[in-house]
Amino acid sequence: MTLTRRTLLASAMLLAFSATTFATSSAFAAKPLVMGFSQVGAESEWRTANTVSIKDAAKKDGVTLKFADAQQKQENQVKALRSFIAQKVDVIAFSPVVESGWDTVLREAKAAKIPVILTDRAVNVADKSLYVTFIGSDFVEEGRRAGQWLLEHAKKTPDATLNIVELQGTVGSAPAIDRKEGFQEVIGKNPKLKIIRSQTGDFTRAKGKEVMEAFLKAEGKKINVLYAHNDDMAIGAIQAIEEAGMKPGKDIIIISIDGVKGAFEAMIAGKLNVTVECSPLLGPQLMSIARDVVAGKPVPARITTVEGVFPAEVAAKEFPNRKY
Ligand code: GYE
Repeated sequence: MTLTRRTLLASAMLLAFSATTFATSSAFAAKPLVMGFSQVGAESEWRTANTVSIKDAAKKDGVTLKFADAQQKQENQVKALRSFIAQKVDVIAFSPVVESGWDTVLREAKAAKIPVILTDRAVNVADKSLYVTFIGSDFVEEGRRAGQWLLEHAKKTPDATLNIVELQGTVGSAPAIDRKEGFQEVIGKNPKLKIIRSQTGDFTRAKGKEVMEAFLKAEGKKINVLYAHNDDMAIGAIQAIEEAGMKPGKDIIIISIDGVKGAFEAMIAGKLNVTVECSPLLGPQLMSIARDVVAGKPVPARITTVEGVFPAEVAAKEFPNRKY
């Protein structure tokens, strides 16, 4: 008797369950896509805008986003990726803080049949099948554009040697490696352009200021140009230059990358000479590519963001159009 009742109850539950399943699937034709996203951190204005873009696009697109902030630490990102794998998300996207050291965890994702999309920064792995695509900027080209601006600027004083100090991004990160390389490639054409100091400022304002203070202490008025791998470090350095009694943008020419609003404000104030654009607004593209990937549609292996260069002369006019 008990057994029969139990069986009956079980079948009733099963029926109820399938009815619910059916109701759910007919009401929402597609089940929401679940994405695990591991973000680098919150180190810069760029990053904040990137996070907002991703969260907003997920919401708009009906994507369930599991978002993890790695606070600029690779070990936190590896942990986040492993937790996404354990949760069996539909797709993993991440912006890798540094380029190397991803083989093992990416192999784990592949074994679990979870596709991986890289956004913003690249990884250095031998097996390219460990991720489906990479959406982001061409950082080498950004470095070249920064160098090109300086080559042109140097034409105004053809006999002068220009001593450059460089604030690098996070050690081992794709943008730091590539922006250095692209810049060096172009300024190498003019032997009067010399990098006299180069150190990391970890992409933050605080570090940018601190390292610029050290550069000023060591080299003082010898410094003619600052090349910062992002706007935040340039903005931190501007403070250091002012505190040292010099005029940023005049006594020291300043070139940086990103094109965030803070950089436009600094250009309008005459304290920054040029910013090379790097767009953080990757969210909408990421969501649409993720849908294609999960649906098994072919996607390009590399999707490059389209960007420009903004010298101080156009800053006031461009400012109202800036979205980040
Ligand atoms: O330039 C910098 C941020 O990876 C492109 O990271 C990104 C860089 C960006 O912290 O501001």
